[in-house]
Amino acid sequence: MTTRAGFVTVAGRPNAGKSTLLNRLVGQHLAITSPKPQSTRDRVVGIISDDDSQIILFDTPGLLEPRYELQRSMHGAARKALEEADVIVHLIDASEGLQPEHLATAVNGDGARDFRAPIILAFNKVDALTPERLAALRVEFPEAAMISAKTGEGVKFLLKTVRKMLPESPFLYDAEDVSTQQMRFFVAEMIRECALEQLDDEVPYSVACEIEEFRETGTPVYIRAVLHVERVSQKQILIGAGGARIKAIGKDARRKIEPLVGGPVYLDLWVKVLSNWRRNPNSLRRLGYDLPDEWKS
Ligand SMILES: Nc1nc2c(ncn2[C@@H]2O[C@H](COP(=O)(O)OP(=O)(O)OP(=O)(O)O)[C@@H](O)[C@H]2O)c(=O)[nH]1
Ligand SMILES: [Mg+2]
Repeated sequence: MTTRAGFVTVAGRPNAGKSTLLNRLVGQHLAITSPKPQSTRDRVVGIISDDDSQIILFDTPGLLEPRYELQRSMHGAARKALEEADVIVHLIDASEGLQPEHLATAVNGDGARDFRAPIILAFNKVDALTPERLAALRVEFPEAAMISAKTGEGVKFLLKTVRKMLPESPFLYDAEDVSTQQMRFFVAEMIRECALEQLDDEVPYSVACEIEEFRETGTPVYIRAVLHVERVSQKQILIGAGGARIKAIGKDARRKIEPLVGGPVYLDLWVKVLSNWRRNPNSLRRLGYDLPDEWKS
């Protein structure tokens, strides 16, 4: 039997619904989703296998003009995933009503080189459109997929289109694998997601999660994690009056981590200040964010 397998990168502006789409396709809550933009900071990998095809799906950080080191790292991660792709899904928030800009320009700026992979245009959030607006969009972009990552509408069709475009290849991973990334990564992301949900303004953007210890041998599984913030004032906000906020975040996070780990978890959660980590290459590296080559000194 001929099988197909390859790398599929979902890219687009912040908040387009890329992570929601990955979760929908994998059928599991793997990637952070949030109404707050720039929630994804690194490539997130999901694997979707059926009898004769395997998609290694890359969810990427939203594309924007980077202004500081963390955003450069995010931008670099998106660009790398686009360069490695066999198929690219350019996801657009249909309710924004924007003309889709050229993806290569969004990534590389003016005079940008193109990507080798074919690009599928997909408008997301069609559940939030009026029927008239959707009909107009279909006329304007007859080739584009119209989907809702939230309700699942159109997603199967998109998946079918993508599968047909994959190169002939044996499976690259076990058919049972859901991701190539380690449990530690997803645990840190779930904790960060809970922090994102419970914080406002600039604070969520200053939060990074580091897993210091992950001991799976006993029951419950022991996880010691640190939420890093950039300033003392943010640490106070994150801890909350009498520790109320950090307790609430820990409780929520444990609820999200236990299904991932497959059993009870003891989450030992700390808050520390790592001054201006978003602008410091060494801090970024320590937190697992890679800077693109041209920014490395
Ligand atoms: N109504 C509607 N909302 C959606 C849909 N897909 C995603 N959303 C919402 O849009 C917001 C952003 O979704 P994400 O999946 O986090 O978007 P993203 O593209 O990964 O965003 P970044 O990682 O920040 O670039 C969340 O509040 C989602 O619930 C959809 O199909 N319909
Ligand atoms: Mg995302």
